[in-house]
Amino acid sequence: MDRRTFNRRLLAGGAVAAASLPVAPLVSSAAGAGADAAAAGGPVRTAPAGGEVKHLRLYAEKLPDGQLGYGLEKGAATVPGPLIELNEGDTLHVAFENTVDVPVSLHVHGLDYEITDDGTRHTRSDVEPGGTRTYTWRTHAPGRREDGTWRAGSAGYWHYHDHVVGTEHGTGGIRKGLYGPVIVRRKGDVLPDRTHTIVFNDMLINNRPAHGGPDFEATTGDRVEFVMITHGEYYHTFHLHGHRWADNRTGLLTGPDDPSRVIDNKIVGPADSFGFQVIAGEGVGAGAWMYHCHVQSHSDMGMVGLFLVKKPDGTIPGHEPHDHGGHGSHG
Ligand SMILES: [Cu+2]
Repeated sequence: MDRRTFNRRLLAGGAVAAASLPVAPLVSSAAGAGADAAAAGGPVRTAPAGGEVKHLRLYAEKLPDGQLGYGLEKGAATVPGPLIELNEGDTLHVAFENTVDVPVSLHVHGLDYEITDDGTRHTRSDVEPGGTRTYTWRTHAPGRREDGTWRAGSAGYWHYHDHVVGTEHGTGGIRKGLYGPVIVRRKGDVLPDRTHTIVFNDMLINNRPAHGGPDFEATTGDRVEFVMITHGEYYHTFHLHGHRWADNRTGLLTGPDDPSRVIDNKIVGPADSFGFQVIAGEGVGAGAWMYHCHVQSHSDMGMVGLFLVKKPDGTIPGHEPHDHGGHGSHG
C-alpha cells in the first residue's frame, strides 16, 4: 500500500485506524491484513540489530472535533499519535512542525535525549505556532560499564507526549490527545503480526466517547501486540479477557524457567506504559473478547472495548456487531 492510500486509511478510519496499525520498521505503514506476517506456528520474525540513523516528520494538528493530535503528514493526525518503532542502537531525528495556534512540544519517555531536547518550556524546547524543530532521540543496547555494573538497554514499550499545552506539564495537551506510543526492540525480539495501542486517558480510552471502544480485529492464530499507556488523573487496572501475558519487558516468557509472573490484569497509573503479545484466541478460540479497566465504576462508565478474534472464515461466534454495551465502531 502506498503512502497516499495509507493516509486515506488513516483519515477514513480515524482514531481506530491509528490505534490498529500493522507493524513495519520505524513507523507502521499499512499492509494487507497479516499478509506479510507469519501466523502462530509459522516461523517467527525477529528484530534486527539497530544502529541506523532514521528521520521522521511529525506534525501537531487540531482535529475537527477540537482535540489535538500528532500525525506523519498534514491532515493525518490521529489520537493516539503514530506508532514509532526503533531497534536498540538506532538514532531518530524527528522534524516536528507545530500547526496548532499555541506552542506544542514533544517529550519522550525511556529514550536517550539531551537536556535541550526534553520538550519542556524551561529548556525552551517547545515549538511556537507555525514553527519547526528537530528533536533527536537515541537508543542503546545493554552492556557492561567500565566499573563492571550493568547498564540497561533502551528496549521497552515507551511513549511520547506534549509537555507545554495548557500547563508547564502539558496537562491540556495530553488531555486533548497529544500522545503516542514508542517501541524500542532488542535484537532477536519476536515481532508481532500487528500492534494496537490502548491509552487510558482520564476516564476515556484513546480519547473516544465512553462505551465507544476502540475495538481491535484479529484472526485466530495472529500474533497480536498491545501497547498500553495511561495518562490523566486516575489509576486504573487493565484487564483482557481470555488471554494472558508475562509481566516483564516483552510480555513473553523466554522459556520454561522464566520466573516472570503470568497475568491478565495490571495496575496502571499516569504515564505508565507496558506491552505484550498474545496469540489471538489461543486455547480459547474466536470471540468478542472484552478488555476494560477493572475498577468497577470505571468499567461501568464505559472504559471498555473489544478484541474481536475472528475464525478463519471471518465469523465471530456469538457476536452481534456493535454489541459491547456501547456504540463503538471498529476498523
Ligand atoms: Cu479505571
